[in-house]
Amino acid sequence: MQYLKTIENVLSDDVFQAVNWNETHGLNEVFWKQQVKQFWLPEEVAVSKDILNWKSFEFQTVYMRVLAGLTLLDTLQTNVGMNELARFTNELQVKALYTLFGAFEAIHAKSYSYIFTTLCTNAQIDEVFDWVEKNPYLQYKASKIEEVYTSIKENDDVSLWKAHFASVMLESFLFYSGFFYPLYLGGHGTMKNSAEVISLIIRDESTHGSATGYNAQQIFKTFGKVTQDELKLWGYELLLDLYQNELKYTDDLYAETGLAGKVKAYVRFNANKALMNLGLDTMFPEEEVDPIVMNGIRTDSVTHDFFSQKGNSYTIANVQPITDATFDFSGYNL
Ligand code: MN3
Ligand code: MN3
Repeated sequence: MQYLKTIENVLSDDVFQAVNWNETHGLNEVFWKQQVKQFWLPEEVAVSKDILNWKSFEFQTVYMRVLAGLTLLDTLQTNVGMNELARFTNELQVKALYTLFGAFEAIHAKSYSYIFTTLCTNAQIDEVFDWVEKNPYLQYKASKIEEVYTSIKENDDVSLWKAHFASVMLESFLFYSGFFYPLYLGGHGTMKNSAEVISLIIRDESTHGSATGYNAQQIFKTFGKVTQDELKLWGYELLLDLYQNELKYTDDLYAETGLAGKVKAYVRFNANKALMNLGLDTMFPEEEVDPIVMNGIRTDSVTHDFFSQKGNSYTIANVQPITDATFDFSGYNL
């Protein structure tokens, strides 16, 4: 190849900038610290204690499909989502934050395999990964989100905002049709240790949805009213399209459990949360969500000792769980 730069012309045009964390850029350092504080690995959770429970569990296939669907979404978020957001965001601290988030997505994707390897046979595992490639609703939602991620254009805040919107849809909304089942079962005393892995993933997604939503709002503020209205319309249309697909996915996935209705209520609750992360009006009326599942996501109020089954290092590393106060930014100068 022909190198264009020489020592004589290297300072003449585009100069490389180093990320400077001494300057504050909104809340991104707060999100960084929160994510680092939450560091965890699936191997620290004693999933093997679920083996006995698993052997007599009636809906093994449903459970595995739920986790395999989540694996696909976390794989997409690792390989495309956070990479594309980091690549096209110009702000260096935000790039670093998304890269850090991306590493956690890889941990999430791997943690489902850790559960599979601990509980299931190789034949079962091969079968469920095959199912992932054949389920049209799962493939549809992945392709829909991927399309927005790969449509970001250089120095184009509209397409960058759309990708942020899609990312929040994935992390604060679409994951929850899957998260429902382990939370529901764990809350009823079934597969409790696997549910703890899912709780740790949800704690990360809560940070990611807040951070990505926050940065989306910073971009959105810079647009004029006409562009804002167009983007809102685009966003609500995408959400509705994904929601329709999610209803079919839920019916398909949960058919034999009789839980589809409860899952859908939880999905709507989280669709509203995703919109709130983005600073947009909610679209579904308030309704009751299964209290066991709601208890599972309020990580500050779980009744069992959250870290009791993990190594001592985690008691130290995980300084505090997420509470509403974590996201009270009133003290910050934005
Ligand atoms: Mn994830
Ligand atoms: Mn995430």
